[in-house]
Amino acid sequence: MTDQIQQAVSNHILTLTINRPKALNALNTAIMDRLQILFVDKEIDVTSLKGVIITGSGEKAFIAGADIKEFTGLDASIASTLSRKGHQIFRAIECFPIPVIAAINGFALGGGCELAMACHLRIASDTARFGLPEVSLGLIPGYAGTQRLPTLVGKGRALEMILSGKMIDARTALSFGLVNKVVPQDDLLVKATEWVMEISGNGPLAIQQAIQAIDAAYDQQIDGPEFEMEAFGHLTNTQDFKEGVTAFVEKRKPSFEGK
Ligand code: DAK
Repeated sequence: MTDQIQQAVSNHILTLTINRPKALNALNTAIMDRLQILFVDKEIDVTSLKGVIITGSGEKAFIAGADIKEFTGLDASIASTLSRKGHQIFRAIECFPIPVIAAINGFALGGGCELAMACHLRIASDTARFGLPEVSLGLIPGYAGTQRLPTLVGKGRALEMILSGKMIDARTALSFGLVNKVVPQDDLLVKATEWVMEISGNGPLAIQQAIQAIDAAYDQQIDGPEFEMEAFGHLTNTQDFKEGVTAFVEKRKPSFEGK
């Protein structure tokens, strides 16, 4: 069987392509298991990477949801266990120490939209469409869609999208704040790559701490301002900070080593 998640590294960027185009890249058990190994079990070695791009195979879909054909025979106990597993995987993506960008090349529905929302940043092709249609199946989002969507688009729009189950186009998603950028389909991966490269010109330890500090603002278990103050202090002890300041004074580009 061909890999249902293709992995390729170029320019120190790992691209993960969900590869089930005939099923519009729907998330089946094998794909979820693989994502778990990559992100939860930390198979991805971040030391040599600048970022991760997640995209879908083909031109039609990013991910058209969880694999509906695997739903038959689900009972409450199995469903809760699977939901917990999905939460854990998507949370690991959200907390990943290097930028993870969703390059959304088509339908991002249900679990696909939820995966995109777990990524740090979202760039969409102008053909992309977004929706959380779970209610049309008699369900609610099960991979934290009810939790992440309001943080991105606000409670009112989250209710509108989830209660209607309707799709929105890329421009609307941009105006809602669901995606950061919209680009022509043909440019999607080039633009996503350029974005990672641009970010990676900054201090890697600062990037890592910024991801965590922003996340702390939404985590009720963490004192966000306290986290920021500690992280800020910690970063002033790094070689990267000294290099950043020295490079500014010397009017040159900094060369960060992540130390
Ligand atoms: N699962 C399985 N197969 C799918 C699929 C999906 N989500 N989406 C599409 N496909 C398959 C179709 O069945 C079809 O396969 P064949 O019939 O050719 O074998 C093939 O992909 C092409 O799809 P269409 O022929 O339908 O293509 P169209 O252009 O006509 O329509 C579409 C495109 C995206 C509008 C349509 O395919 C569609 O409505 N797809 C379903 C979208 C959807 O409702 N997705 C599920 C959202 S709910 C859970 C946790 C999370 C979730 C559930 C449980 N637990 C923890 C238990 C999440 C749920 C969701 O994601």
